[in-house]
Amino acid sequence: MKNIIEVWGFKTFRPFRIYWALEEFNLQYKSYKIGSRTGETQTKEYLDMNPKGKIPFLRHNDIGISESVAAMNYIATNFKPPNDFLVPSSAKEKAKIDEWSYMCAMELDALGVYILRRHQLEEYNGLANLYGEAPNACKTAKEHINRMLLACDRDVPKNNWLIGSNPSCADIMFMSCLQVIKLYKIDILSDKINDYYERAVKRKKYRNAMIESYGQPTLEEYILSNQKK
Ligand SMILES: N[C@@H](CCC(=O)N[C@@H](CS)C(=O)NCC(=O)O)C(=O)O
Repeated sequence: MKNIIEVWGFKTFRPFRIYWALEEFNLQYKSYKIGSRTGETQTKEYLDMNPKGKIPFLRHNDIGISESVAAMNYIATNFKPPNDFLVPSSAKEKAKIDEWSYMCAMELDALGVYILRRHQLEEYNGLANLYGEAPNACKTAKEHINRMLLACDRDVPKNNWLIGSNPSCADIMFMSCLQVIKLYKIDILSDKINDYYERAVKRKKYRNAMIESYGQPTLEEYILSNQKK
């Protein structure tokens, strides 16, 4: 199975980052729709590949990558970029994309939604049953998300993608986080960011990646489809 790109994981915002990058680069891939905490990430076969026992995981030839941002960047730096996706060509551009990516991974993901995921009650899509209820940590995580989003407001363009007229990995990261922030029903208090989100969800390749990750072209349709079940 040489040359084939394989991705493990679905139904969350982190595998989505990899699927969106693969869609932008028009690459063929094989996806394994396994979920976290279903037991599927704890089999010997999976743990041999990814000892973290988490999703997502990407494999291509002799490399296996167990971090979503690293896997997204691997795609962006190892394959021929299409004309309508921005791959940085200067140190400045790269630094700006990195700045967005690290902000998303640290401030919005790790210090924001992941705190909510671990410490909210199950009825709010949390895992307090496993990691302990921590209302104050959840309250401050929500405040932190909003503080960071308001700080981003200045740099979110009125009409463009984050770094110009084409999307880049900065948009993949930011959109993946906005998506899960919405899933946790946190009001985004910036009109500019809400407008940006509405523009971005229209992109065909975003929608393809959503279908691959969530079975629906938008988060809103995914939420509706779950309510009907
Ligand atoms: N920093 C990692 C986080 C991966 C992660 O936490 N994945 C979640 C699902 S999106 C998971 O597998 N959780 C199961 C666990 O923590 O055991 C990444 O961005 O890839």
